[in-house]
Amino acid sequence: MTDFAIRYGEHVTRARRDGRPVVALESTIISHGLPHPDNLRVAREIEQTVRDQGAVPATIGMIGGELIVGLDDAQIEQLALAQGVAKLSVRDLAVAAARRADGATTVAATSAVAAAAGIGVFATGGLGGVHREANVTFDESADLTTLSNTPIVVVCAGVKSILDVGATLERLETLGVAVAGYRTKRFPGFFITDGGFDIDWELDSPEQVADVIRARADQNVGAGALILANPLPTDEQLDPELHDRTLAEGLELLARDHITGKAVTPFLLGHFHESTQGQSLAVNVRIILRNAELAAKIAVATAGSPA
Ligand code: PSU
Ligand code: MN
Repeated sequence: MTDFAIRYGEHVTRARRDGRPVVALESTIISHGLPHPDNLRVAREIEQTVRDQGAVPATIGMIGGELIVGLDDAQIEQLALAQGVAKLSVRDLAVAAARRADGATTVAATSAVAAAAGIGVFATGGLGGVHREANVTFDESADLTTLSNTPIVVVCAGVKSILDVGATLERLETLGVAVAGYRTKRFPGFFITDGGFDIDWELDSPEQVADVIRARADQNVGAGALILANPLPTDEQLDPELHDRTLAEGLELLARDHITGKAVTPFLLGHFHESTQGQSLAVNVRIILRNAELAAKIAVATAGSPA
């Protein structure tokens, strides 16, 4: 390695050269958000979903200190199967590179790297946000502050219901991050269709989202992201009663085992997947695939205009 600049996978280099639509994908979902062995299968399905819509997937992560936009299949497999892959937020990127680490990028790091690479659309499951009891722990995801100065569209199913959803929406407002529902004005709660809060804006088609991207570039005012909240249909959500029960248990375990910091999100997701006998996992996978499909449609509708 001669320097630490961003590397591009071959498929992404070709796509950039030919002006084809590209969708950024994160790797923390793969190494910390989903259990083995489903994580590898799902990572591949996400990429295929993007391709099926005529766009090119660019899964972002770090291999041996190289920050890569467009991991190849063997690299994705490495992040899915290796033990001890680091969870990288933006602040970790340079340190991890110097340490020649393998790392998975969070929503924050993936957004920042994607924007630096000129990619305007990113699909994930659910954003990080303000944790419950953040008034004591100060645990607020760097996803929020990073999105305040990163011009990208993040297609997600809202924020994980394990968070304080209301506080997260307040912080997004403060931080200048735009929020719109896809065909809804209710903010989704990840596993559940309705997270309990209204949002101001609704966008109804990939073309309308592409117009937002164009308007932002034309106006050249403000630098924040657009969060496009894409809820699951109600008949596909996790049963809300099962959800509430599992969440209450998970929060108790968290307190009992004194789990804090960046271990909180993977712990709670793992608890959901174990104690719902895979139901939450199936829902999580549906969320990601639906978001990847919508993000690809937006990238296709946007192709040719600046991010
Ligand atoms: N949403 C998911 N699964 C995940 C995450 C989000 O469905 O694994 C990851 C994302 O990478 C997000 C991170 O950026 O969790 C947030 O972690 P924290 O709360 O520690 O910032
Ligand atoms: Mn945190």
